[in-house]
Amino acid sequence: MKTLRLILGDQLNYNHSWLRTVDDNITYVLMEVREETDYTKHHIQKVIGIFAAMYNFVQFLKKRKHNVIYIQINDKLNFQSVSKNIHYLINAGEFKKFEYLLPDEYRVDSYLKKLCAQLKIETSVSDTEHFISSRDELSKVFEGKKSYLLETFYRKLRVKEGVLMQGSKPYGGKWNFDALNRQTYKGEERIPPFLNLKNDYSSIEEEIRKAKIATIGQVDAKNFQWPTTPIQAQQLMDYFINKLLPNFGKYQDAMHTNNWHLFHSRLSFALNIKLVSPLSVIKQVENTFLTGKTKADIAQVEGFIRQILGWREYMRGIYWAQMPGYSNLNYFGHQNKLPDWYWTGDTKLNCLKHAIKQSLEHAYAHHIQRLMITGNFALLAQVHPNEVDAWYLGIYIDAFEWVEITNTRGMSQFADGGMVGTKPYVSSSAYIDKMSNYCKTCYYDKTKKLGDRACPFNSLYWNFYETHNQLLNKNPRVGMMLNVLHKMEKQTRQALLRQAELYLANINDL
Ligand code: FAD
Ligand code: DLZ
Ligand code: SF4
Repeated sequence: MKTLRLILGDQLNYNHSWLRTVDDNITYVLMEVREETDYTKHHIQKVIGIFAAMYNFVQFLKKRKHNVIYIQINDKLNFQSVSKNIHYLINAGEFKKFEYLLPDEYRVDSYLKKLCAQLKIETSVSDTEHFISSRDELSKVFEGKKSYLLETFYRKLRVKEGVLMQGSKPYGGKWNFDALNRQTYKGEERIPPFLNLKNDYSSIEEEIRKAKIATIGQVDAKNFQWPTTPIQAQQLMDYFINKLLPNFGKYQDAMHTNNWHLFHSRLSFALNIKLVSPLSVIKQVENTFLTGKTKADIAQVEGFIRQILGWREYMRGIYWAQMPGYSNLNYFGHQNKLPDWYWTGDTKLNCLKHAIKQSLEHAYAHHIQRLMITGNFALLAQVHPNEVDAWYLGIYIDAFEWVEITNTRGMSQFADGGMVGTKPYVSSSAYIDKMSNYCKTCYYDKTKKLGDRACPFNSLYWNFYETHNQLLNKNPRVGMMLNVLHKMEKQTRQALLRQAELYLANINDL
């Protein structure tokens, strides 16, 4: 039967079973459309990366002799809408069947279901064959429970996939080596030179500029650094295993002004657009370790595997268990706007300046920068989760709603009241100073809570606990901090709140 198969820009699984046989009755369609470039304001590197990866995927399909239609952004015959393009192609090509792959986003899932209901031909949907757990696996594991525990889900997947297992026991006698993974980076281990993938995508950038797509951030398209083929994803993978893995866990939470990625893998974009499968990444790391081909110890290896087998699958499970309601959650009722300097990095807060400027330059910040710098500040500044989400969804190369919203609204902003995290991730300057060298060259004084140049994190931190005392006082994990607050002298407490108020009133000038 003459069939049209849609593949979206984050569904570039070269090993998908669809592609195993070449069938002249089947035509694949990939399309660059304003609907997807404009649903949020993306980083320019994200749009280039996706267009380039789609283009490369199309070349692969053509080489394998599959029929393929590629609609590009400035094509005359592009209705700039997935649905309109599909309607047009079905009529023009007399297709009798339409097939698509399960999208990762709720928005697109509903959209494609609606499209199928409108079509007068047979339709069907297939799995992307990428994730380790199914969409509803997490909700089945936690049926009837109010909160979801990462550790429970992670262990289930470890057992199911036989990853780092010795029979029924975890390798090394423990499931989780996180306690060993909290070192500060002081330059003691050399960070290997950056792997430059040397892609020249200036012509794609030109097309994007010509189409006048509004984007954020910068790019050097002649030296595009993100992987856009499975071969490049594997190069990054090899580089990670050989050069970075031995120090991955140790410095996972560290931050430094001299380096924007430290020992992180930078694999999230390749994973999220499916150039590489999570299980293959996990198995490669596990095999390297078990066959003694790496200096990395179990704490580094387990720490890395937990990010992908644990956190990544867990966040996807929460997304499908909780959407669409999740995108409206605002537990603390925060209403403030994001400071203007989140879009420029022009602030005197050195930690934020570094985290934001590097995000604009590289479309990347590592986990602890996202959580404990930009996320922490947004939560302390009581910013509406919608504003925070829009920023995270736009600025990062790896941002797709299923993994962005659960991390942002859930883990970072605690807007779900504790489904993902057991307590809000807030800190004063003490944590930031411990895990980075940002405070050393900051305009603000990390030791001061009050007065001129007092680090804003310090008063905003206590102001947060004061404001949300009622909502938090039953949470055993924050009891200690609330006790400290309650034992403070009234005058000190009031002075802190006044200082916080002053900062909040002048947030754009900080
Ligand atoms: P590594 O540190 O090398 O980790 C390896 C892999 O583990 C990552 O590539 C990623 O696939 C996975 N991983 C690690 N932590 C998480 C996590 N918390 N959730 C899901 N997967 C994880 N990740 C995204 O992929 N897209 C997002 O839009 C995104 N938004 C985030 C927003 C906030 C506020 C926070 C706190 C985290 C967010 N993360 C997001 C998770 C994490 O920060 C990134 O996956 C990671 O920084 C990507 O860099 P890396 O590939 O070098 O990761
Ligand atoms: C993010 C993105 C962008 C910027 N552009 C396109 C596009 O033009 N065509 C396309 O098929 N996909 C694009 N994507 C990825 C989609 O937004 C993604 O497939 C959905 O959000 C589902 O996860
Ligand atoms: Fe950030 Fe405060 Fe440290 Fe400055 S002093 S870098 S604002 S934590």
